[in-house]
Amino acid sequence: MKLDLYMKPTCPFCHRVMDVITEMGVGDQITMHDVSADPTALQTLIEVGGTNQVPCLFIDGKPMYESGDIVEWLRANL
Ligand SMILES: N[C@@H](CCC(=O)N[C@@H](CS)C(=O)NCC(=O)O)C(=O)O
Repeated sequence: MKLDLYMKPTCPFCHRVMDVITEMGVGDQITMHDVSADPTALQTLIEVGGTNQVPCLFIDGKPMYESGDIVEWLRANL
């Protein structure tokens, strides 16, 4: 399974997700993309997800928005 987290370091909702990733010790399973520093990642997020909102977790290329949903998915699947 390929997991990509689109995030911004200044976003508190992203930190909520990243804190759970750290707590679970699963950071090595998820590739981080900082959309504030990577224009290509921002373009991918907008083109595939349909909006620039972060955090967004791509699960095998399928976007999941909403930090609460992402945390719930991480806890249930990793
Ligand atoms: N309800 C969303 C809120 C996410 C949110 O508001 N993210 C902000 C950054 S903190 C965002 O991406 N806003 C759009 C923008 O910055 O252009 C969640 O919990 O994930």
